[in-house]
Amino acid sequence: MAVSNTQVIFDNLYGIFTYLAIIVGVIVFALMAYLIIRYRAKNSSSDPEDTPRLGRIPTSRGHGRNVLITVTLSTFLLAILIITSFAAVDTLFPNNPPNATWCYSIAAYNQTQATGQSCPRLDVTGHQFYWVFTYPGARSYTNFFRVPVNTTVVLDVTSADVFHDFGIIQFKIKTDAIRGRTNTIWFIPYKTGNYTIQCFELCGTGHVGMIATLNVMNVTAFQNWYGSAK
Ligand SMILES: [Cu+2]
Repeated sequence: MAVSNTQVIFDNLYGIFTYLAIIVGVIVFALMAYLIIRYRAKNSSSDPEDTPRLGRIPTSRGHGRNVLITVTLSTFLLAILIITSFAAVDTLFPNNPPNATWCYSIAAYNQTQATGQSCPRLDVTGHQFYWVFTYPGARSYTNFFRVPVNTTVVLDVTSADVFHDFGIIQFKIKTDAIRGRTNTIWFIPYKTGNYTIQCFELCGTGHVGMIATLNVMNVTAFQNWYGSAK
């Protein structure tokens, strides 16, 4: 079962690439096998008329139709891959991220789904060599953060020093963490549990240890934690 909406988006895209590759692969290899057998050299076989010969200008081979079919099919396949890729990127990294909903029912925010208000975004800052997660009101945690399940979470990712790259492995999302710049990503977690966050940009000697945890909790547990933890 999928653990987040972003995993579904990525897996669907990956599936399209894989299935198209399998279809093309089967056709190509089947055709190759057929042609190898059909046109294998026999004692009786002779070169076709249009075989190129040294010292003679090659005659037109008249295979224009094959070229047309090949180019058309390739264009068609490429168009599918390009369009589906851009559609996925557009969803994962939109200019206007969706309304965050993680804070609904938390008294401090007094926001409701009905009015469609957006919850505050969470800040993620990469440091050599740890991650800091900041909730509204400057409440921050090092190397872990928590969100409620089945809600929309929007993250503003940046860096305090060198280039890092923030990625939640199981959610199949990542984005660069760059000082002076903010990259926004969002996700909806579908399952409670712990998920591994890692830095994906070699950022120094401690890079390998730059690991954090996202704890997805059920809504009540999250509200209790958020309400009590200060
Ligand atoms: Cu790093």
